[in-house]
Amino acid sequence: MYKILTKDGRAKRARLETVHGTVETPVFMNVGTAAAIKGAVATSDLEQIGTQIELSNTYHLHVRPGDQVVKKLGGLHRFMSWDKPILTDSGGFQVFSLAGLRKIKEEGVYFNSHVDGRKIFMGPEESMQIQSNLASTIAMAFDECAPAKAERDYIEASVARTTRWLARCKAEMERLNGLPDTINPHQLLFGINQGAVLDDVRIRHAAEIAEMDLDGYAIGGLAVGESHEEMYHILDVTVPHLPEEKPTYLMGVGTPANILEAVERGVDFFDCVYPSRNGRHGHVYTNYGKLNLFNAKYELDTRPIEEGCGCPVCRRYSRAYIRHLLKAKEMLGMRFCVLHNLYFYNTMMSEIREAIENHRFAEYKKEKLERMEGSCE
Ligand code: PRF
Ligand code: ZN
Repeated sequence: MYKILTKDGRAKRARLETVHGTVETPVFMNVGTAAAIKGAVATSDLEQIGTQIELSNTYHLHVRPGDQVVKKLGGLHRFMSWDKPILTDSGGFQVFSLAGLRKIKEEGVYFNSHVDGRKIFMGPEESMQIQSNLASTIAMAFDECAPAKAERDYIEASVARTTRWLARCKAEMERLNGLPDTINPHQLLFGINQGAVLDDVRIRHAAEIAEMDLDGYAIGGLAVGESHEEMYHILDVTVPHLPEEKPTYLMGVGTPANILEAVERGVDFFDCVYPSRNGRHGHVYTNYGKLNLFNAKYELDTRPIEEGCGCPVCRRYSRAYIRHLLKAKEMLGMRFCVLHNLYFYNTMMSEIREAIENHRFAEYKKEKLERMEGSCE
């Protein structure tokens, strides 16, 4: 059940109730592609930093350890020891970005595993079956994320196929949810809007999938090389054609500034590798911009990453110590930076929720961006 609690302009403050508990939106989903948050962050850590929902990947878990293995172990929740909601991406995007040689056909995609090169086929039915075995809370439809630079003809044909795939995903998910040995028979299905940066294709596709009565709607195919302005423009034209009374998810986005701009345009679910990827490189977010803790100027700096930050790292450790750990290539240095960054993102989302509740989102956004000088990525 999804319920809008408050609106402030187009920004939505909503709540999604699932069999694995409640998600308060706008929300950031912490990325644990292969059932692990990169940077040695455990699910027990996620609880400490205000995380509501975790994201994993169909493609990676199918390749290793195998979705049948995860099913035998009771599903992804039990496997990772995480009882809150989990969203699984469908494999569509990862197949296109990771796998080697691939062939796209009406039935699905033939490709080679990035782990051992073995031949794999994945189509809408296979993706739903794998996600059902993983037993995530929310499954994503199997889509094609066409390259941003593709020709109009290619994009139109690809989007039409993605719509046909979506109908097959829905039918297969309904069948799987009705089987007696399905671990999560209440698995939700989100559809994915595509269409690159072509307004008319985006709008037509949004209207088509809006009619299919899915549990939520994602916007894919953005943050793949187009400019920020193009991305915001596509959100401006597309979001109004997706059902407002359903969750809206912008896939793989983004910087704090991208998230603020998208919330303003009605998006309420996000995921991104930036906080963990940046953390692994010693780049940490603060309200005054990003710091590179490798910098020599932190050698004797006894302050925490950010004064006043309530994260488990800032409450105890100094910039000088974390810099030393990073320079000495101690895993702990990366881990500390990732923990702080995830806390920063999750805390920003809770500030966003509060701002919308108080009908001061526009002011909050302006203040936050000014303070960060738009320099965060
Ligand atoms: N499709 C899927 N997953 C995704 C994307 C997409 O287009 C993107 C694009 N930013 C990120 N993750 N299935
Ligand atoms: Zn901190």
